[in-house]
Amino acid sequence: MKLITSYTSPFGRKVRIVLAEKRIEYQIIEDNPGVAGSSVPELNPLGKVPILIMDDGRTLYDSRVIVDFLDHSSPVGKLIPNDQRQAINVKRREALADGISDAAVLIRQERLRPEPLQSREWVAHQQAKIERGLASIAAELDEKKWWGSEQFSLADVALGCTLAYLDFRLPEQGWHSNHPNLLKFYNKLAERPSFVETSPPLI
Ligand SMILES: N[C@@H](CCC(=O)N[C@@H](CS)C(=O)NCC(=O)O)C(=O)O
Repeated sequence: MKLITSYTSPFGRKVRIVLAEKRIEYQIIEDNPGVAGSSVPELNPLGKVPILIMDDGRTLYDSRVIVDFLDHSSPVGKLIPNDQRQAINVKRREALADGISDAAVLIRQERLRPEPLQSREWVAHQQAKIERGLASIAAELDEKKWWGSEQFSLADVALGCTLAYLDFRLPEQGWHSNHPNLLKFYNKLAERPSFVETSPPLI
């Protein structure tokens, strides 16, 4: 299998962590859809990474479809519970963490536009999603070890990627001081080899 992604994408990192947790071999191909000549739009009409090229040549996107496929490909390190009700709980949480990453990516893209074109209202609209999302997650997590279920799950993977991406691209956001329980959770999670191996480059 081949994974096409940028090393800084929080969604690409989620897939890489799932591959590592499940001990699935793959080849990574770095591609940035924002760069001229990228092959991403030919493989995904939405022009986004990550994209998985399966062994039979078929392509899969987006990250939620990819991780669902991967989790069902091997019984090692199951990240989505078999029970349908519990699986939906985990996936709803994954969607919430991913939605915060979506808002953070949009803020990052807005900030890359020439200053006079940037909209403060748009940034504030996205920031409000991030703040509401984090408050909701912090309340659900409370002092529990894992967010999604009794076991480490895809919800925890997605949340870890989102919190790391906020530190990476929006360090001023302030979630460390606003939500100490998220910080405690994140500090433990970040020690997992799958997280250590997939840290974004320092750029
Ligand atoms: N819902 C998608 C989101 C993917 C996404 O937004 N990827 C960003 C990189 S972090 C991207 O490729 N953006 C390029 C663009 O929007 O043109 C997923 O989970 O895979």
